[in-house]
Amino acid sequence: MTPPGAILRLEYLPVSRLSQPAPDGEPGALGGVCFFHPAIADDGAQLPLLSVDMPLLEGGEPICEVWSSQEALRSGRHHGIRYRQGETLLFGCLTLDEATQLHLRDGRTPLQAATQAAYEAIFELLESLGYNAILRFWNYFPAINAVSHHLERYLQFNIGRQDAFLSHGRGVIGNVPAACALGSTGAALQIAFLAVRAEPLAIENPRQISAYHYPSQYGPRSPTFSRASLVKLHGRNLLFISGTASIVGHQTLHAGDAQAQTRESLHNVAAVVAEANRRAPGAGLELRDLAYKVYIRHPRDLVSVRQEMMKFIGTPVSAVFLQADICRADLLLEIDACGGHAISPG
Ligand code: 3EB
Repeated sequence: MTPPGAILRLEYLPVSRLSQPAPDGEPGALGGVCFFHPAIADDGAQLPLLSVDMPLLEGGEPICEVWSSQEALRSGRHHGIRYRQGETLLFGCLTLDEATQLHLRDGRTPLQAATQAAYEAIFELLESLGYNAILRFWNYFPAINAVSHHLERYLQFNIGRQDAFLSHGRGVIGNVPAACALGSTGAALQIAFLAVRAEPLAIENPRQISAYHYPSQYGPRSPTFSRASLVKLHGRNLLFISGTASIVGHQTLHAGDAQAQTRESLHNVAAVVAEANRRAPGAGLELRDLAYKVYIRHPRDLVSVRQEMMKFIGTPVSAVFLQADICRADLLLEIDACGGHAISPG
């Protein structure tokens, strides 16, 4: 499954082309995220593969985003987390049922408590294994825009996430990981993460207020993520851009216009890439070399979003299009991007 030679490689594979993971001690797949609708059970798998219930907009077979490495790898488990690690990199994932958090009497909502428990378990694992930094979190949970317990669920998630950072003595501004948070069609909170034994740089977007400084109109606690993580491994600059939307300053622009939101989001991605190149002179990161994952709220917007992307970036673009709810009700799409590592066409 893995062409040799790269510290980190990203591949998009149809489920039928997933191979068995290599034995411990060999290079190969670290893990990844598969997008199905409806999702399949994934807990028995050897490899830490998260099975997320999220429809692919272009049809076809369910697809897996698989990270692999030339490092000698081994697998493990910690609480509900499945992970696979090498000397430098660790990929992990977990699925947590909110219902198991019911009957709390401490004022926390089930989603808030599940989020906090998940992040605390992840931090515990990474501290015990000596992976000081997290490059990227992928967060998926159902009904992200729904209100329960008098609070939108994305805002409940933000409280639980921030409390976990604080309880582990981690800062919640400045040097925080890149992330995305999307509404799935599934039933549980699902988190995947990529951690590293290195010192990544957190990158911000000059066009946007840092998310951790969003004003309180967006919720009682600011979201804890940076606009991108940049890390140099084996002489290569790897860039992990957070979910990027049509937000300038802290405000959503172009409500109701998917085409304009796509352009604005891509201007933001371009600004983050420029900032990364400024912080790492010689990195030479370019929009056309990145791998994109595009989350679109309404399937009817697929054609215009894809067209705008091609226009902005040029062709061919490596992009996967998924149907998901975005964390603000007025956002119609969000764009993930990463690059600098090896990318195999799916
Ligand atoms: C935004 O820029 C859009 O809460 O982890 C983007 C990336 C967004 C990550 C997160 C949220 C998150 O605020 C939403």
